Amino acid sequence: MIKLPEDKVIITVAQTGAWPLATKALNPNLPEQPDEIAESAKACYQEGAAICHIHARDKEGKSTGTKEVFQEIHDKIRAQCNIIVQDSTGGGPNLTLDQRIECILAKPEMASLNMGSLMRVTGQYKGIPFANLREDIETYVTRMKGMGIKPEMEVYSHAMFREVENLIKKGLVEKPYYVNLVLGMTYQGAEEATPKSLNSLYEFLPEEAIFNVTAVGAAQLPLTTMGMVLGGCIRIGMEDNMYYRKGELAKSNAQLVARAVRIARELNKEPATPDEARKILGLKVK
Ligand code: KMH
Ligand code: ZN
Repeated sequence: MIKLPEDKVIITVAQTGAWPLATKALNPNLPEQPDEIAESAKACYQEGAAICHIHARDKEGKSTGTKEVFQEIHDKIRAQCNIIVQDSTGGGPNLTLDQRIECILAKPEMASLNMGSLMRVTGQYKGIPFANLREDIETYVTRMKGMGIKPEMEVYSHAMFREVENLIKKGLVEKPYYVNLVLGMTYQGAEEATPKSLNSLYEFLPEEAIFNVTAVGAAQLPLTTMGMVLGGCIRIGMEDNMYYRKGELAKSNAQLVARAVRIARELNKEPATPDEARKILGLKVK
């Protein structure tokens, strides 16, 4: 695996997340509509985020994959700052596979690529799979490749490395590979957010992969700190964690970015600017 330069960390902010897991009812400060997402992205960029992971919502607040809404979000973000735009193709449980991939027509620089299927084990979608079969993954990545969009490969468990290997073997992803280790999606029956799980997933990373650490819930703070120590990128934000600390809701995504940057600086690391991140990840520098 490739470590980041010792004095750098690439910070992604995942601001919104999927309905019904992340809602204003759970935290009224959650940005959902394009203006809110863009304004919040600018504040996160100013605090040190280099990448913005985007989920879009319709006017009622439910997940949508429509090109128009993603385009509006991209345009509004790009009018205000240089942050890298990364769309979610995980979408939300109310979306079909075709609806989830539609967002890439709005031409993000990056997009998430979920590396296997999970079963929703609690909540209103209990028993409905989050389906990402090998053929679906290959279709998604082929479309991304054709448009010059860099995939962030979402790995939620050890088994998903088989899909990473499959894409590498078939030449469907380009170096440096970018793998997001996602811990704590226990709602979907995935790997727990513990240091042991992170260490173990880390051991399975392919050569020539840059890695990112995402941890859901209270584990976001300790495991992203561990991710920095291990030489990885980190993702923070309300998609994965609504709280600043126990019993205290986050006031904004920027508040979570600011804390991550303070911790990075204590570890002698500076947040990579979007252009520095583009160079490291092999994206076109603007
Ligand atoms: N909800 C995250 C834990 C995606 O959007 O495609 C995983 C995620 C995947 O962000
Ligand atoms: Zn997401």
